Amino acid sequence: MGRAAPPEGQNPLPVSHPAGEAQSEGGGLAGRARPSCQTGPGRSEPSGLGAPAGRMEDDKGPQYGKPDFVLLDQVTMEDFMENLKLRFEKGRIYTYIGEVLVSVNPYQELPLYGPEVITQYQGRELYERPPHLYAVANAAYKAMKRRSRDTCIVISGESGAGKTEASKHIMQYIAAVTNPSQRAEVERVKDVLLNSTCVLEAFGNARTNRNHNSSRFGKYMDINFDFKGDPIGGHIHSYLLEKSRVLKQHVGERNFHSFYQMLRGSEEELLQKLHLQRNPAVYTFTRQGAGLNALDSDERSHQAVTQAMRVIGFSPEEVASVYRILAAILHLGNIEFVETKEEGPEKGGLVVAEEVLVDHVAELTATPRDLVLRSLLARTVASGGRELIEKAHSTAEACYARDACAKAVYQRLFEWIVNKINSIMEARGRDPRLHGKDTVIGVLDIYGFEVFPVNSFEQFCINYCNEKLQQLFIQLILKQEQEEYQREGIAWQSIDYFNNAAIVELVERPPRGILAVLDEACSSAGTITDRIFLQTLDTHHRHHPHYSSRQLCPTDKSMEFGRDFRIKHYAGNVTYSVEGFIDKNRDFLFQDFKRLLYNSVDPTLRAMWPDGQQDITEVTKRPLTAGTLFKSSMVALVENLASKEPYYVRCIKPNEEKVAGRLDEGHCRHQVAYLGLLENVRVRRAGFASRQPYSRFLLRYKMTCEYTWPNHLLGSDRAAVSALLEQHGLQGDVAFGHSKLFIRSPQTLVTLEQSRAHLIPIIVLLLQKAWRGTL
Ligand code: AOV
Ligand code: MG
Repeated sequence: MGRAAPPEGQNPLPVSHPAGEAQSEGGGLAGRARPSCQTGPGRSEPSGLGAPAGRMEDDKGPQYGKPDFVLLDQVTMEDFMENLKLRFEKGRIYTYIGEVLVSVNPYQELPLYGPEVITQYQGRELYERPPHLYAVANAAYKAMKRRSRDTCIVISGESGAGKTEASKHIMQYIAAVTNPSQRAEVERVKDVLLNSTCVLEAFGNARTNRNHNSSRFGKYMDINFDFKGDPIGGHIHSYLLEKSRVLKQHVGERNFHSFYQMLRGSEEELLQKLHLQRNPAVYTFTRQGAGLNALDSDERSHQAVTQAMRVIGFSPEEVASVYRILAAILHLGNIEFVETKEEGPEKGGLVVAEEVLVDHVAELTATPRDLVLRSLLARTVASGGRELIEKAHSTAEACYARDACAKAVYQRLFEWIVNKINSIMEARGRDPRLHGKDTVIGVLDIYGFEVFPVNSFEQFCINYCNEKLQQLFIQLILKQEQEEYQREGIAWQSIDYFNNAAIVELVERPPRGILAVLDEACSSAGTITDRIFLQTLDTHHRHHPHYSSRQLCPTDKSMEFGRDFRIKHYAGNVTYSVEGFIDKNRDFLFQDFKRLLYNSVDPTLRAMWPDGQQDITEVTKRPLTAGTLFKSSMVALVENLASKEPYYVRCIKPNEEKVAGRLDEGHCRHQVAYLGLLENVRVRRAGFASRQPYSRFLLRYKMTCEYTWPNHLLGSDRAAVSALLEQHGLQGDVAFGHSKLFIRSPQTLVTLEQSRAHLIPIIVLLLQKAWRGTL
């Protein structure tokens, strides 16, 4: 022993750290780091952050704040915010609460990432290096590899807080530290994993007013590892794509990136084949963004996405189909209907205004033109017995059917892409009997809590999802602590949490939960309107502390009569407009379209519509509603996460304006409150701020006690630790577990660290003299 100490000893600043492990905040992190991803998403607006790029070596003193909130002198909001702000201003966007990582979006590129930084975190303990996503990824990876534990990393925070970026850094870390022997199959899986992000973002992300690259779907990705710890497969679960965006976007927002990328980035020749014009303002579905239709980055992204699809293993025919389908959706969106005065033949006088658009849709979907036209203007219904008749649409019905078709085609395209990636990532040619069971790391990056001026069914689902995840966080953080104390035979003190169970129940618990009431409204063959649905909610939840509406609070002018209800979410109040709730939940598409697309000559498109095989007379069973499907997928997700060892990243959005380096205190305070971060710190401290195996504790502090330095003769490590603590007079602040020492107050660690830091230069000097033979 002894030789490991010198490098740190040269830096005698007292380091306070909860775990008391080799903490070298900064550790030359950014000093050697080069920004590896020049094309990353960070915005290069003038920085308010104090840390000049590439200079974080001297990251140790109190001027950089505490690297772990557990070390705060007092757990108050003021102290928490002061530390958060101090660190943020110095470019320290990451801080721990024990093993939970708090991350603040810097809105600019910081020199915190890349291969050289990854090397510094590889194989280290969580506390050895400054707080970082890489450290969390490494901890999850180590638990998976050494202890064969399935782990998951749950990234949460509101829209724009940095979840997706965090998930990408985690993936990059895992890709970088695995497969040292360069096995071809593993490299292939890694390529697919990394490239899938780019493709899914193109098709599933969009510019919203809260985030320019907002995830409009939830993503949970499992990575499977073999016994060597190398990725050999993966699986992506996607959750509820916000498909209504295909039709409509709020002012300042855009449709999914994929449309603009195709228009901006495709070669002229392809555009001609697709009968498209380059300008997104030509298309109903892409022109609502009010001046933000196209972005400079679209062109570049188009090349990147096309390339990524190739790398993943999409065939050229499949890629061509994808673009044809996107183009067909744009043409479909421009189709208008007019009622002709003449006594129309069988179509009740309804015609398509621009028939050439029907030609385009038919050509691009490889379906017969007359069938496309018929599906747009009428539907087949089974009358009386089994006789089929054609019933003409009214203009409103035709518009509804067209829109439903456009949304559904996009959704199926997205799902097809996800399934395609999954089929390519499936662990190939493995025999579990020979290779043992795979272990898994799951990464969850889902849409964050969001509030817009008008919130609809999608926001309702997204926010419900965030409630579920918050509930899981509460349970796991408490559960984990409890289990650890029990295992080690330590008494547990409970801490009060805000429990959001009542809100989750309000949404999901049958028979009166909002989703159940909505399903009931949907099953009533069109007689129940959104307004009646709202009235039913009012009746059921009149006294619910988290529910209100204008009917129930007539003086509250921020809600409209007969239109709005409000949920008091854990993260704040959100007013939802019930308009469209029933429709979106029912998610109905006429069978005519399904059959039409199933009969496409294009095998890719056809594969997306297996349910088109059914005859209308067979389609009797009511399909599950969107809300019910979402609820089941959330329940399954939570069960899955709960079965794994969780690691948490809690992201904070520093300001609403997406400005680099500015931390708006009020805004952050709110997030700290609703994410339950203060309670998290309290639990951690109440609690013991730190725990560590006796052997590791000794390794770090044995030089501070004559009985333990250089080696102890006390029979057990536990006895040695006890002697050491007694010498420092610290024995009252600890509890002795079966295998670990639990330290209650961070001050104990500070004292030990100071003592250690004081001694190390002396020891170094002695050792140097010994080596030179002058002692
Ligand atoms: P989100 O995933 O949490 O929102 P993102 O990860 O998309 O948020 O982050 C939003 C934007 O913030 C990114 O596009 C970047 O410009 C910037 N950003 C985030 N993290 C970093 C970082 N570590 N370094 C530099 N810039 C960053 V949502 O998907 O809307 O819930 O639904
Ligand atoms: Mg996101």
